[in-house]
Amino acid sequence: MSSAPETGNTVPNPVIPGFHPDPSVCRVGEDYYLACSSFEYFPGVPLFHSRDLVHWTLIGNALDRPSQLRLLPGTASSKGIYAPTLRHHDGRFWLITTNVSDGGNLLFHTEDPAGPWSEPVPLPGVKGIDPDLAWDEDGTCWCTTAGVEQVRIDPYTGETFGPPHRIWSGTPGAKAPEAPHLYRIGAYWYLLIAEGGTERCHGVSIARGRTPDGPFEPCPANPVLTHRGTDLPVQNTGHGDLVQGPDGSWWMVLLGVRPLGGTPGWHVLGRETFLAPVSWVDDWPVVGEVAPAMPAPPWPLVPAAPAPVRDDFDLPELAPHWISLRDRPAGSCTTGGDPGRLTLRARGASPDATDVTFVGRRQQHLSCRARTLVDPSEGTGGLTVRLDESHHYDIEVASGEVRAIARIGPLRTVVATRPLPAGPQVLRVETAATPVPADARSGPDTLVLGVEETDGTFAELARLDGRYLSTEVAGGFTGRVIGMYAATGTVRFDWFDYEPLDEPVG
Ligand code: 6LW
Repeated sequence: MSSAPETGNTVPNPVIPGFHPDPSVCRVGEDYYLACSSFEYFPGVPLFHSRDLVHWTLIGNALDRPSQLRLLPGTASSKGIYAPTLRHHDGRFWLITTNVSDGGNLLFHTEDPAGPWSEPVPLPGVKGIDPDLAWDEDGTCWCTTAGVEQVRIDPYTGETFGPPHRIWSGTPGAKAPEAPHLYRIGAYWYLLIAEGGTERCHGVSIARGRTPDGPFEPCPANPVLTHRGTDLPVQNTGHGDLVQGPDGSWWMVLLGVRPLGGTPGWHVLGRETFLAPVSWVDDWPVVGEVAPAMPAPPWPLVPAAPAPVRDDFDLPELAPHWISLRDRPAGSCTTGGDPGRLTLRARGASPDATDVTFVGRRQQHLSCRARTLVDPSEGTGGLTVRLDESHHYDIEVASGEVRAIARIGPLRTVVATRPLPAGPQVLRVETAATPVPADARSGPDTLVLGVEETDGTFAELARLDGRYLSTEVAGGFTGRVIGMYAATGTVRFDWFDYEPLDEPVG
């Protein structure tokens, strides 16, 4: 199953594939902006722009300075930056999120969502995760967090007024009422939440009241969205945010996953951003189907320019889709030069280390190919597909040898080695999604790692089961990231290719 190609009357869903969880969206005139959580990666909180809610372009990362995003050494994978809320009010963009590893809830603002964003406004009086912002008619700013709790704040200073108080607990018996978003729509204030946990029981519920601090009456039809207990190809649907389309209709961005293989199904791209239509019945939202091929919305679509396959690293700065682990110390990752190249200077000893010098990009397609031209003459490094420091497959070159390495939990194996001539080498990783599981135990995909000979032929070193690089195995909140690393010394990468391959259409 995968997002189908765009046809005349359907559009692919997820609208932002790959590890882009906890989406929050806001509309400003004809422009839409969307932010996602980013956990241990730096820079953090990717910011997207769209004109049609379907095609999104990455315009930057809101937290691109260490003063905004402090992820100390040892920050565990899937910690760091949790769910953000992105809003526009009073001529400014507001982003509130939680650094669960340092500082708690933080608020940022800007006039230009492409950045730079402000320094963090600390919110010591706001507890918990998943903070939301909403303003009422007299300009009072209401901050609502998982639980569901609420407190009034001054968004410029971070001052809170009174203690947080509980305004709803979600559906009785449902766990983890979180991801609250508060909206004034018509005669009501609506409180949208996720509940059931971000796994297969995930869902979206809603309540409404006459004032921003309640009391709130739950929707009789809650959950208004869930795929729990279904065999729908998109699972874990939840963590929604509502927005009006260009024609005034209502839509929801939300997270979902695309499990592949037999049972229990493994998702490898993390929680992705999907779009779903919303209609209203008796002043309650009714959420339409979250499907891999969604009927095109009834307004002109504005396709984004296709992403180039190759990055030559010939610009002085890395493009915004490149992410590193926890920080990017000066001098550790440099680009430019003639010809352009990415130069990585090692810090951590290998991708088993949480501080390895690494530059990667989210895997956004169920089947894809990544290649890089690496010069290992002054160090050891290569290409890695990672979920975290305990779950990654590497193709590594050093001192005249190339080796395929598999790290699965406590086990680390050099799967194969091969002598190499001196000089730069082209390393390749291909992922092939399992279109139809052969049986209940089929994995989600297969990863093939190898090196390209000087005549361009591909020498396969390893063919590995992708289930071990899935969230169901690794745990946590992220998804696969494919990238380059330096384990020792200095390693240079002339270019990096990422290209989607044909995907099974489900
Ligand atoms: C996020 C919470 C959740 O803060 O998982 O899907 C947490 N729901 O809302 C991390 O993504």
